Amino acid sequence: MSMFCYQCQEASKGIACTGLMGVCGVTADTVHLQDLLIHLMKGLSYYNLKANDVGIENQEIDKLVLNNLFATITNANFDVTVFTPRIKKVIEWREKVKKQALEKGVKFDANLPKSYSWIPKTDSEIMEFGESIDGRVDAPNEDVRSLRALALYGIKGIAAYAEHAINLGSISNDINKYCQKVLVKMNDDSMTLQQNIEMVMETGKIGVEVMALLDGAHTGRYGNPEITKVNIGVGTKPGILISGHDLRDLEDLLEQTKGTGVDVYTHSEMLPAHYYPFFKKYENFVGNYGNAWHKQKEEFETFNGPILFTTNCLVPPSKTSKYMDKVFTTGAVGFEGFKHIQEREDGKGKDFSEIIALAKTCKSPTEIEKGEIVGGFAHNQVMLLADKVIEAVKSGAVKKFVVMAGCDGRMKDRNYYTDFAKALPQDSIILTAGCAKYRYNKLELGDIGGIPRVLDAGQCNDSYSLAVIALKLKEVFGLDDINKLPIVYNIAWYEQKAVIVLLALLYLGVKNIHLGPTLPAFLSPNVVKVLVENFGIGGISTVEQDMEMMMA
Ligand code: FSO
Ligand code: SF4
Repeated sequence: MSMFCYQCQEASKGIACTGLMGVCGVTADTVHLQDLLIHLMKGLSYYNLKANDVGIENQEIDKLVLNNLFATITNANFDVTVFTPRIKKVIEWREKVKKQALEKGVKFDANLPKSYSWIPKTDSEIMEFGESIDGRVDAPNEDVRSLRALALYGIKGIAAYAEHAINLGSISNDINKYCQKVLVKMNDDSMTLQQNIEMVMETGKIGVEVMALLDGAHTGRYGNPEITKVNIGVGTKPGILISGHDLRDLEDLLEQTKGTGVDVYTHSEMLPAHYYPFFKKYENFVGNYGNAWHKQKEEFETFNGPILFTTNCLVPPSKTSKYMDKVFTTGAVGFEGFKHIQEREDGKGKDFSEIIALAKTCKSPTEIEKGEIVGGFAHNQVMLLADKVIEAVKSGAVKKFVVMAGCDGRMKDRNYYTDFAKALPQDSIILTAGCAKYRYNKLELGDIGGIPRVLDAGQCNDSYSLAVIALKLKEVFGLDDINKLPIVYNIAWYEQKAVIVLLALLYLGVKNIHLGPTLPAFLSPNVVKVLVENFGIGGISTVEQDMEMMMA
């Protein structure tokens, strides 16, 4: 049966993916089950929060909710077979926690949605219910629907970042519970429009908190990112290509590959791992292979060795892809036919031995480019250069900082970002984070007095670093408003992690963000109006027009 999905920037015709397959390659059946999973987690969250009020805590539920939210993000999990067991687990925990709460005398509200007590008898009943759910977020009107979508997609992003932090031992109860509170609010039709707007703003606040938590987890374990030249060529040994955002998975892989004669390369969003001091001790951690996620089909063919996905963005392979039997997934990611590496047991690493054994039988990667790229400009490193930066601004050598963070994507009109970077005046510096960087991080843009004109802070979650830098510069320049800094924002979005990055920036008071290549399909005209009137949010037009406006 036909699906409806509009959660990412590539929603068909800028409206929604309908029919039997989305633009990203996800099938309607998978989308139906993902919709049902989200739907049923509202009931689980309701009973769990009630139980929490009387001191009942089941950490398994918190982790389950995060991981399920993460698994429904664009390009994360395409595997239709994993969602029915996930749905059953949600129902199982819902009934368990409901019973625990009842035993403690908890009273539940009257007239709860039927789905809060729904128990399927067969798998086909599960699919039937999934098919009956409209992929549009439930709501009494279009504006509430739009605000609920912003909050729901925001907590999906939060869940992804929270899970990476948990993998490194950093847990925030408040963040976990916040995701559940939003899920419950998705069913609260008594909330006014204003209360829904407040929910979206609070989601932004939690977005800042989760990115700070993850930043602390990364830097606490791996040190502060520092200026680093990353090799983009290849060596002569066989390699494993690791993609996604999970640094704990990378750590396990490097530990298990050292001394084996197998090299490790990063792809797409894993590139910034090279900036952390901790990973520099691994001699077999040789470089970055390729570009942003959407180039993977070509690049995996020439890599020759196995590939490990730790998160999205995964692109379904073609039937003729030669790398089919070399791809492994782990964590929230999945694709039918790809081998899935199981979770780590407490105190141990994940077991990557099968990937390493396969790598040893493969040819070394085919060279597709050579040279180096420079990165590592997260907040600590930039602040170490603060004197230089301030001097450059005061002397007029640097007139503007242009935040070009976010995501890359396959649509042709994203060439805009390469053209925009090329057209920027020589006295401007690009601050970047996320896979959006691949649109300009290999251009020869030069430097200003030794400061490179593209400063890469890291992954999309490291957009937090860019906010910290802006807040510190505001302090240094003695300004009372972050918007008085010579910084403009031209951000590219793609999936739901970018939604939380955007909401976090809005919460921090950043105004006049340009968001492209198109505005989200799930924003109603009135919600767009609120964003324009209160935050000055705008889209993009042509490079010439935008350049004139932003550089004015
Ligand atoms: Fe990119 Fe994909 Fe990091 Fe996203 S690889 S698009 S926003 O998953 O998470 O920037
Ligand atoms: Fe379409 Fe994006 Fe949904 Fe995929 S995630 S089905 S591309 S809207």
